[in-house]
Amino acid sequence: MTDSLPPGISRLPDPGSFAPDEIATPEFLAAVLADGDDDMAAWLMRRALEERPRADVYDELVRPAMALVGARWESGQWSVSVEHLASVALSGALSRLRPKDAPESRIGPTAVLAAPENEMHVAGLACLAQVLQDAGWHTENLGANVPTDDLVKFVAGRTVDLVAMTVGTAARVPVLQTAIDSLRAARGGARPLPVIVGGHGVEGIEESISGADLVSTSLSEAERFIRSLAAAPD
Ligand code: B12
Repeated sequence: MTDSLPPGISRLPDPGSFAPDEIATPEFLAAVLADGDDDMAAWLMRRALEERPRADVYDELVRPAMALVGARWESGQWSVSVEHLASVALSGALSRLRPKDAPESRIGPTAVLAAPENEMHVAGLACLAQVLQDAGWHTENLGANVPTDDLVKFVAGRTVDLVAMTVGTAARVPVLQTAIDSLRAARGGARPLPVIVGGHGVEGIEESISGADLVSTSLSEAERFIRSLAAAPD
């Protein structure tokens, strides 16, 4: 197996309790990210991507790995700096795993991705962008802290087929709701614009959010929704 190790790595760290055939576990990925090792993290994630769909890998491996980082940060086991290091390493690893540019993504439907005002959690958007790209979508990821009025203007000024938003904390749900309502109001009587929202902040309070076509913490669900749009007649 050593010939499939990433460049510069001659042996894997002791996998401890990990089953030999399941190296890419949330626990191991969390440790690698907390070391700031984006090379190794990308390698682990790529291994998982060889076995499972991208949405599944991000839902079942990456999200729980970062939840472990969060739990250790919250408990004081890992410092804020380590948590930041893990976030930056995740972003580096994800950028290496971007789907290859397919020609159809240049002409495919366009999705605008954004985190609403004051929302800084954006890893979920990077993951969702890749799931959309795999499905042939062109993505415009506006990232963190997008003011509502600006988002509405941005979307109104171009051809957009889907808006996706994320929140990391429940505290940001009211501003998320305002963004959904504003996008809907700006559209008026025109063909409704699909809006999907998710992220850690919606967990357990999905029912309280109105006006979105999907409220979920699952990229597998997002992928099903996206594919249903492609199948729906105009
Ligand atoms: C990294 C991190 C940060 C980083 C974010 C950096 C960045 N560039 O993204 C920074 C340091 C900025 C940060 C700040 C804060 N954070 Co923080 N953060 C985290 C942490 C550890 C990991 C988040 C992450 O990257 N996850 C990985 C991604 C892939 O997971 P995800 O976002 O959940 O996305 C998945 C799904 O939700 C879904 N998804 C995501 N978006 C969407 C969208 C759609 C449409 C769909 C369908 C699905 C979907 O797909 C992804 C794959 O499954 C979490 C811990 C945790 N349990 O999540 C805490 C956490 C979210 N943060 C928390 C808190 C409290 C904060 C702060 C308030 C801390 C503070 N006192 O300053 C601030 C708030 C900042 C702000 N204004 O937004 C709490 C939230 C608690 C709560 N219940 O509300 C958590 C849970 C940590 C904890 N255990 O206390 N944080």
